[in-house]
Amino acid sequence: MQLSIGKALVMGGAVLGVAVAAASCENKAEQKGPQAASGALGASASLKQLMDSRGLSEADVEAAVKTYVPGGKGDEYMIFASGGHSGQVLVIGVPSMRLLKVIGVFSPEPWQGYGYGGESDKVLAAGAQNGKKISWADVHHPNLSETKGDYDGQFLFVNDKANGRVAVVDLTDFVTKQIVPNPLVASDHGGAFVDPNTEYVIETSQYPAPLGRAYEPLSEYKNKYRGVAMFWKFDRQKGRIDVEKSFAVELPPYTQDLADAGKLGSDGWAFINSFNTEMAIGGTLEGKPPIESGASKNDMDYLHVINWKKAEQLVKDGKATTIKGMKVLPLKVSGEEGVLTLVGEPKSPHGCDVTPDGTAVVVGGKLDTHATVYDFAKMKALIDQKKFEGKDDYGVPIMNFKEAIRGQVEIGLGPLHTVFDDKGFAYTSVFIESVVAKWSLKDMKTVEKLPVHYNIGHIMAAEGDTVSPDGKYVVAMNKMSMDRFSKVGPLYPQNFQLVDTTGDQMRILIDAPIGIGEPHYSQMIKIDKLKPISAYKPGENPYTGHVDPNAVLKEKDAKIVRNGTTVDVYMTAIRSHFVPDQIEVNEGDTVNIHLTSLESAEDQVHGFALNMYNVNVSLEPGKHENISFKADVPGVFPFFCTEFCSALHLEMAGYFLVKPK
Ligand code: RUQ
Ligand code: CUA
Repeated sequence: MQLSIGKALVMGGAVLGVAVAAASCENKAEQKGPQAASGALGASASLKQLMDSRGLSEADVEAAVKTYVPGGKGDEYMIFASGGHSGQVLVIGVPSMRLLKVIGVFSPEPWQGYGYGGESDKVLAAGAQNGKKISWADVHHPNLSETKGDYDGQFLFVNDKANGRVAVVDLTDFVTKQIVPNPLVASDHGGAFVDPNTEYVIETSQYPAPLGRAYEPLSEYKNKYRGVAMFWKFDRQKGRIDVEKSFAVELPPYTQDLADAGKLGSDGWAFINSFNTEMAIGGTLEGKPPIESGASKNDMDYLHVINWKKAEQLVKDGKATTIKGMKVLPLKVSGEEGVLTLVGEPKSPHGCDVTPDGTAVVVGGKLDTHATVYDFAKMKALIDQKKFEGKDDYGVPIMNFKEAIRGQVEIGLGPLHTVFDDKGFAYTSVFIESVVAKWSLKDMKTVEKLPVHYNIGHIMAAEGDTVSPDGKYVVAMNKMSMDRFSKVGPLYPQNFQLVDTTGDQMRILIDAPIGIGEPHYSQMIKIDKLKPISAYKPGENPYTGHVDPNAVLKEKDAKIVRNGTTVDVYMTAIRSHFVPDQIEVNEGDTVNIHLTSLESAEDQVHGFALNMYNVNVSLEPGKHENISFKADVPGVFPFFCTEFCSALHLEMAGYFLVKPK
């Protein structure tokens, strides 16, 4: 629907009524009934003035009306976006594109008190690799938990490409509950993807290296370097990955890239594209071609087709070996048993997206102009009949490309990722051309191209990875923003553009600058599927889900207990004081502060900051925190509440004293 202010001026009309109310804050009565028309007419003159003075077109005003969400009204959808190398996850409302929260995941986050002395330190510490604490990540692909192929709003999983890790965020409180380091890989990329019932969280490696990360010279690349597909078992009851019940499938060193899980008819299968079957390893100083050209020689790379249900069975049957405590199904077994099959993919593929009906997998080609649509039924038949055109050097069977595909769609220069709507259309991000290409799954033809700004990487659609996408919105996640925003120095924000897909033509509604990291993928879920809590149970430890054994549920139970050089402080916080508020210890003492918020009212948050000791926790209503540190610096350290919780917030303070030896 294109809003014409000129026409509406003549007609009055409800459409203009809405536009006017939104843009100029006219009173509500004017939006309804016959009165509205004349009211709108009167106001439209001022709207016209406003538009002129601000240099806005009719299209601008229509876009504003479509995205404006008044205070007190919620958004329709929520986006969970990767925070890229910020190591966080961004929560953004749609259609407003307002940033609602930045969830601390792999990096400490001070506002949430994530990683500053409290219980969350354990979550971050569990993410250590090779015994090294890691405080950042390159978050790539957030995936929401699914039930029967539909987002269920319970959990979010994200991967850390840089350090080969996967995290679990609980969506009842939007808190990261677990970080699992992969002991096998040096980096990952194809994750975190879930199967339609979230039995497994899938994480596949990126840059090949010896499994378990032992040293092997690069001359051993072909023999000793490998990729891997991890299947992390998810225990929904506990809300945690069960490392013991997880397994890996060894892969050839082809630089696996994106992955996706099958759904409906293709449930039980996983697909991974790859981009360096040349096994190029660079050597630029030695005069050899860089990896980028070495890896671009072959016309075809390989789509990996994995029968994970079969892999699971073979692991149960004892066919796996163990590397660094992880069960790994060897490449030889996978090739022989039909767990792993390959099929060609044109020119440096990227993206790997299963269609909502589960019948096809779409792969883009960074140096190609097509998206290739692989037909699952055809591939399954070839695998069942063992009809292959050969094997690779690792004994993995290869299907014939032409026999495995449904067809190829002419897209444009540099197609990457593909998402889907409810009307049988697919939307592919086209990096080099900077467009979103809309194409018909049925006709396999591009029907429209929308320029976006600029160099789109990922693309995402409302409920887009489910068996029943909503349509309505697509978000272009652009890598560059050049002239889109006010300048903020040479490091520019990335640009999310909300695209309206309801009309005959796609339309950009709003640009949203993302000034944190380089986001990769994201997912968009209908708001009403999320059921977040507004308070914890009194004394609840968010990381156990239970009332903490050290919780102090009444102010009168607050106390300080000394035991040799250990001091346990049982502490409460409520508007606007801490009990106790004077703590004195001796230099060298171990201090454990057990701190419970006695608040139960919604949005009544306190914080506890102990300066110089790097202690800073957030106390949402009911929450219990356990803080531990060594009092190794003598002196006087005022502590205080960090949230403006009441008129006497500044008075919510106390003293921590450390007596010198
Ligand atoms: S990547 S811009 Cu990590 Cu998902 Cu394609
Ligand atoms: Cu409690 Cu400020």
